[in-house]
Amino acid sequence: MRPTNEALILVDLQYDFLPTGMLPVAEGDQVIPIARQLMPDFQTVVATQDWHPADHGSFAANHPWRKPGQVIELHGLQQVLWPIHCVQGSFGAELVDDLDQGKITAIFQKGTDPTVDSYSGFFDNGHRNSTGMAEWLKEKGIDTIYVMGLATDYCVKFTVLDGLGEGFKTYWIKDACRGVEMNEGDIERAFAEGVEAGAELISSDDI
Ligand code: VGL
Ligand code: ZN
Repeated sequence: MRPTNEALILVDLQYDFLPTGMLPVAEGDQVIPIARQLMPDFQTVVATQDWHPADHGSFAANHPWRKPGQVIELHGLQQVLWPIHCVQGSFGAELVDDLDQGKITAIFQKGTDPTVDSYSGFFDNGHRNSTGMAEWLKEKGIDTIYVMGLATDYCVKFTVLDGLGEGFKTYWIKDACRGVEMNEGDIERAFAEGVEAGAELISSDDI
C-alpha cells in the first residue's frame, strides 16, 4: 500500500475515449488493465471526468461549417474543435465500468462551462475556474500525485502541468497513457513538456 500522502489520478477513463468511442484514442483501452492493477495500491484514487453540456463550444458541430480538427478562437482562447463527446448523462461520458468504482475516492468533472474547454483536471483552459481538485487533495494531506489516463497530449498533459503548478510532486506513468497524436510527435512532445516542467516519468512497473 502506498503512503497516505500519495494519490493516483485517473484522467478521463471514459467510453468516448476508447477506440470504439466518439473521440477515439488509439489503444486507449490498453490503459484500463494498468489502472485496475494500480488502484488497489493507493489509499486515494481520484478520477477526472470530461463532462460537457450538449452546447459545448469545443464541439465542431456547434459551429457552422466547422469540422473536427480545425482550430478556432473561442472567447479569446485557441480551441481545437472535437467531435461531440462526453455529453453529460450519455453512455460515452461514463467512466469505464470495469474499473472498481468503489476504489475511486472522488470524481472531479470538468468542461461543464460551454464557453471554455477544460483539459486539465484542475482548471479550465483559461485558468479562471478551479474544479476544486487541488484544494481537495491538499486538504487530505496529499503532496504527491501519480497521473495516468487519456489523452496524453491533451487532458493528461495539462493535468500534469497544473499539478506541478499547484506544487505537487508529480509522477507521470508513461505506459499508462495513450494520446490523440493529431500531429506526429505530439505524444513525445507532451512527455518532454512535462519533464521540462518538473514531472518525473515512470513506468507502472516502478510503482
Ligand atoms: C480530451 C479532447 C477533448 C482528453 C477531452 O480527455 O484528452 N481531449 N476533450
Ligand atoms: Zn472534452
